[in-house]
Amino acid sequence: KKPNVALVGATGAVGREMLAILEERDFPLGELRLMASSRSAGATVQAMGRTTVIEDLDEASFEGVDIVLSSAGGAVSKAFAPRAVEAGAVVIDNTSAFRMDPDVPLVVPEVNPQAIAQHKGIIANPNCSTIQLVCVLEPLKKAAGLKRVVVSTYQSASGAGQKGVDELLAGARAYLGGEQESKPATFAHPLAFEALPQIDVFMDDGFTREEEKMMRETRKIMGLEGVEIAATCVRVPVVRGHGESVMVDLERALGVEEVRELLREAAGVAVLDDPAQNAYPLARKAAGTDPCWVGRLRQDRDRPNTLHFWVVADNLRKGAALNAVQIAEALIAQ
Ligand code: A2P
Ligand code: 11C
Repeated sequence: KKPNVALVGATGAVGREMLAILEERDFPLGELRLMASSRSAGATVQAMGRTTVIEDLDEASFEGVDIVLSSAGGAVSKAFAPRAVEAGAVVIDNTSAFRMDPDVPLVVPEVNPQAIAQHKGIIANPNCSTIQLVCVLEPLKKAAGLKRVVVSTYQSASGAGQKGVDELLAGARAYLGGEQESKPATFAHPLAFEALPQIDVFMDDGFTREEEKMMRETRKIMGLEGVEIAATCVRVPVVRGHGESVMVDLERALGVEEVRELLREAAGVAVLDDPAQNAYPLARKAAGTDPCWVGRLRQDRDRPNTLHFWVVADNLRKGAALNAVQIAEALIAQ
């Protein structure tokens, strides 16, 4: 029997992408349920060859639902997920609500698909910036072992949802028109024509929560207890697609051509690295595509065991909706 699927947060930036990806991948779908806030309830959506009315999550029952794909914020997930699990559904949750719970697998199918089988009703989808990092680190770890990872991100406005994109575009229009920019609501400062070295709130030691998520989630997914990891997360005025500058200390040296070759073979990774043609991953090119794009591969001039590279992925697809749908597909296959 084809699974009945509910999308929670169906009207959001990630929710809409989930629907598009289910359609694109010809996902074996039984019943489709779309849920959002009372603001959207009653509206109709055309997708997967059917017309579906959006339900108010607060009033929705999960009876008969097999898989929930959820992306409506951590507080919403915390409130409804136990109810959905009780009704017999498996919740694939794209928020940070349950990621670090030891009973909840945190999964990137190219990296740790074996964790899926351990679920007790909830499977967590990692943070977007974590997913594209681990997809590239995993093949390097397998080939040469990891000692230390230092990552700096260049994250797009859509990481903060549709409201982040709207705020960036409105700010850019105001700036170009010489008008007074309205006070930012989603970001701490106006994002147009700016790079903001803050994503989410600050922790006591000066790291932000986004940086903490990247460090903790990467360890959990890859089982990197002994590996040192440090992240700096920066919001940039890009609409869609996160970039990451990564430095990795390996246990043993790998040549650049060898790394290109092994990344070309890696699942979910694509190499675009041709300096002579000015060819390297770009957010606007990566937007709408599935892989984690890697380029600018260099061996450190002073440390032969150290590599530098640049990774870009569509944060709404591989960073969120696609990874969640891949987890659902793997769950069905298991
Ligand atoms: P709605 O459109 O009805 O507000 P984004 O990440 O793009 O901001 O999208 C957030 C998603 O989460 C939207 O689908 C939004 O629905 C949904 N959402 C926000 N708050 C709630 C809530 N309290 N209950 C259910 N869905 C919610
Ligand atoms: C951003 N990475 O770019 C965040 C969005 O924990 O799922 C995703 C937050 C999360 O703002």
